[in-house]
Amino acid sequence: DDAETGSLSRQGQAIWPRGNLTAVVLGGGETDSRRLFPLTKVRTLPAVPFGGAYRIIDLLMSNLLNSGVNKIHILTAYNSYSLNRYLQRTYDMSGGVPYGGDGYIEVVANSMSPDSQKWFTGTADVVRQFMTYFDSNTKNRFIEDILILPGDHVYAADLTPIISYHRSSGADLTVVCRPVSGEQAKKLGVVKMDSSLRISAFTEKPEGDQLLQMAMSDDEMRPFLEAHQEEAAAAAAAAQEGGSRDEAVERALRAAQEVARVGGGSGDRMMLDTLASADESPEGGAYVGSTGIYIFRRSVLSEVLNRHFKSHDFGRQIIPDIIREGFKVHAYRLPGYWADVGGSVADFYAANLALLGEKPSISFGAPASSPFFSHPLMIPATQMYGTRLSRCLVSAGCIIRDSVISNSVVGPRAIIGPNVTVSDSLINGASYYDHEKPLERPISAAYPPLGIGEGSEVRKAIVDLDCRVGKNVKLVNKEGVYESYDRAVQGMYIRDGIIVLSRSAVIPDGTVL
Ligand code: ADQ
Repeated sequence: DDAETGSLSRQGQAIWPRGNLTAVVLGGGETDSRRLFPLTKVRTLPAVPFGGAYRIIDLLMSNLLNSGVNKIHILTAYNSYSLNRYLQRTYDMSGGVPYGGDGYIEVVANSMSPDSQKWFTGTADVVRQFMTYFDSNTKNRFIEDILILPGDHVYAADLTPIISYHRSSGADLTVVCRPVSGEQAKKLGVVKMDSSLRISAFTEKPEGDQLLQMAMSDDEMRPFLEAHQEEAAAAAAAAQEGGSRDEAVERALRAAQEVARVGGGSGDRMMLDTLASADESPEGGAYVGSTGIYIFRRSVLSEVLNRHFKSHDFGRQIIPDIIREGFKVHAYRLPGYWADVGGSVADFYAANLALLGEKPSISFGAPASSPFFSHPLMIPATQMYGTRLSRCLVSAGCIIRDSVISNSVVGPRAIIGPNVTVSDSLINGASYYDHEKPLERPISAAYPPLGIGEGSEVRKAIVDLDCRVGKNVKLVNKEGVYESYDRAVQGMYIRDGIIVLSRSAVIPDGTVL
């Protein structure tokens, strides 16, 4: 029966019965899509390409499936057809056998009622609507816990230790958290907790005095930083870093002590080299921020959503309210790299560039036992002639001639060159080759071929899928503009100082931006 089904974690130990846990992915609303526009012009946020070979949602799907979570609902409200299509083509949506017989992946579109207000409501509303649907199915009566995850975060994590912690602590709600700087805390839900990691206060996006009240002293912070080292180290050792388990424990402890010493780590990467920036924050101090990942005891979630039927948001209303009401709310510290890429184009861009170099934020290569899934592309290996690459990720199916590419992520089927210079950019490539499809119009100076044409220069830009960038084009933001929609008709934008070409943009020969 559902409740009896055991699960294997990445470490191969049966830890928790997966049959009685359901994951609910918040697949993005209208506000998120505005933040990442124009990347979200034709798709919802989790379907945006990431790291060349993936979509943002692939990281979360991989974390879930590799952690033995086999019942996954993805709630979407905006441009959901592209996410739907991508998931259909990548994952086995028929459920059953691949997910242990009782699993499934289901995309649940937000109510399509004429009352369009519903589309703009907060996360609690979205989950409330889902729970009504979910509770009505008697097959779901075995489900004990609901894991709620934002669909626009990138991280590689084994979720099994979080789930077992939630169950062994007897919490009604576990909030997955990270040490953050004061600057970062302002953009997050911020918690305070006691030495048993029970959360005593939660404030959503605090400012000024409210923020200062949420600061944690070194002594208050220590139990949180030192908690779950075993699980974190084992996960890190299994995930990428190699070495013995003891060495990994040592490493994790040293990193945690360092965060405690300097008072607040980077929310992005709990590594020493990024801590310096946290130090400069005027608020200083050490804070613990919520990642927006929650595990609720199912009965508690249903009960509080019904009782607080006027509350729209978890962070602003539901969580602070239930803490005050005496529910047992605990914190879990998510180890390793984590980034919310849905906040701004700059965040998304930075998270892509963090994948480059010898110490990438996320190591996609390892290990084979918990791979990152992605839509399999039947395309040949990349061809390169006379090209110089440094700090780059280059996907399959590209043709690159006599060009110089540095500090960039290049997606599948990118056609670049000759004599093209690309730096600090994301080139998403193409979903087809020109020769595969009849062209809409003949190739000309005004309608160049797919890719980036001869003599062009691309600097600090995001070139989305299927763009046609002509010859001698300069995408360099020569005036150093921070935000511009002036050339939206052509599919050219500047957001956070980064040039963004929207999907299928056509940039004629000689264009300068
Ligand atoms: P925010 O990210 O600011 O803070 P919000 O904009 O409500 O919160 O989005 C949370 C998640 O829900 C996002 O992944 C978003 O895409 C998704 N979402 C929003 N509306 C949706 C809808 N109608 N349908 C489907 N999905 C929708 C939250 C928490 C903070 C926490 C940060 C961490 O409120 O406490 O610190 O996340 O990033």
